[in-house]
Amino acid sequence: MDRSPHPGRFLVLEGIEGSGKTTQMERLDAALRAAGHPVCNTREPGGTALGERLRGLLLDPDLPGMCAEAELLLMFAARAQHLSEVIRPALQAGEWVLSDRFTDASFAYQGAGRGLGSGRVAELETWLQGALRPDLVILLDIEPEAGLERAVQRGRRDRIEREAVDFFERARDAYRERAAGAPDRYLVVDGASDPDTVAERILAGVRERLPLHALEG
Ligand code: Z5A
Repeated sequence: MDRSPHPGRFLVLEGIEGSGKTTQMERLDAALRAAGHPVCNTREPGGTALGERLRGLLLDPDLPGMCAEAELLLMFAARAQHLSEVIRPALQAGEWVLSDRFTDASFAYQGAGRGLGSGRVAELETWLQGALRPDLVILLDIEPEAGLERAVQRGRRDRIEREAVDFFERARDAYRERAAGAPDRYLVVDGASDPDTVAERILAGVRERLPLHALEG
C-alpha cells in the first residue's frame, strides 16, 4: 500500500518510558541502512537546535510548576521546528524518517495523561501538519511498572518520569486506543519480550505494511 504524498517514508516509534524505543530505533535504523535506504534518524522533543533546547526545559525536574497547556504548546513548538527543518525536507528528499516519538505522544501524555483531551491536540496537529501523518507508528506496549523499572535503572528521573503510575496508565491506554482505531497505520508489539524478538516482530510488521522489498531475507 502506498498512500504517501511525499517520496520518503515516515516511521515513528512510540510507547511509555522504558518500553525500548531507543533500543529498537537503533536496530531498525541499521536494518533500513543495510537494505540501502537513506535514513533520517531523529527524535521528539528535539531533532533541531531549538527542539533540543525546548527538550531541556520540558524535561527539567527543576521546573515542576509547568502547566499542562504550556507543556503541550512547547511540545508543538519543538515539533513545528522539527517538521520545517528536518522531517518535511527529508521526506521530500526521499529519505526514511525514523522518529523516536511524534504527535501520538502528545495525544497520550498531554491529551490523556494531563487530561487536556484529544480535541486540543488534534487542532494543533491539523494546524501544523496539515495532512501529514506517519506512514506507520510502531507502538511498543508495556506495563507502566515494568517500563518505569527499566527507566529508573538509568538514574535521575526527568520531570515527566516523576509522574505517578496512573499518569502512565492513561498514556498507555490512549496509545492502545489510537492503535486499535487505525490498525493499518499502527503496529503494536509487546515491549516486554526480549530485544531480539521485539526487533524481529518490528521488521516483520514493517515488511508487511510498507513496500520494503529490499528488506526481504
Ligand atoms: N513527551 C510528551 O509528553 N509529549 C510529546 O509530544 C513528546 C514527548 C514528543 C521524553 O521522551 C519525554 O517526553 C517522555 C514523553 C514526553 N516522557 N518522559 N519521561 P523520551 O522518548 O526521550 O524519553 P523516554 O520515554 O523516557 O525514553 P526512555 O526512558 O529512554 O525509554 P525507551 O527509549 O523507550 O527505552 P530504551 O532506552 O531503549 O530502554 C530503556 C532501558 O531498558 C535500557 O536500559 C535498555 O537496555 C532496556 N531495554 C530496552 N529494551 C528491552 C527489552 N526488550 N528487554 C529488557 N530490557 C530492555
